[in-house]
Amino acid sequence: MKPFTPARRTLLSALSVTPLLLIAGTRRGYAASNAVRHAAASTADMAHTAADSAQAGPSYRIEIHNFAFSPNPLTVPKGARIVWTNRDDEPHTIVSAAGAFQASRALDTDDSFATVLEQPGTYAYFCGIHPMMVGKIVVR
Ligand SMILES: [Cu+2]
Repeated sequence: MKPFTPARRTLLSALSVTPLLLIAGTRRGYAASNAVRHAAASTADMAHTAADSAQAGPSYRIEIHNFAFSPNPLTVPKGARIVWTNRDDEPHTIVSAAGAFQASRALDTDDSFATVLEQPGTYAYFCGIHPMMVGKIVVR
């Protein structure tokens, strides 16, 4: 058994259908009703909206609240899909410090951005609008 299995189970159990529906609705507003109708398949569907077109593994959420990323740092298995959601009233962006993935557009309130991290390593990122906002993802 891999050492991260218990943590992954905990994180997955923390995922509820509701935020996935919210993400589907906000990311694909023009097709919101369609997204809701296909909610059961939203995880696979949303993989296609990630900057990375690779096969998505489990999804992990990072919330932006009060100008901070949480959880931070976040440890995930390789191939994990990372979904950031902005819960602030201010716009934020997600920028990889090393250019490991394409930067997000400005995220308005409740907007999300996703990317897939395939290679083990440490991924530092920050908000391009507020560079003091920094985060780290460890991919194992
Ligand atoms: Cu910001």
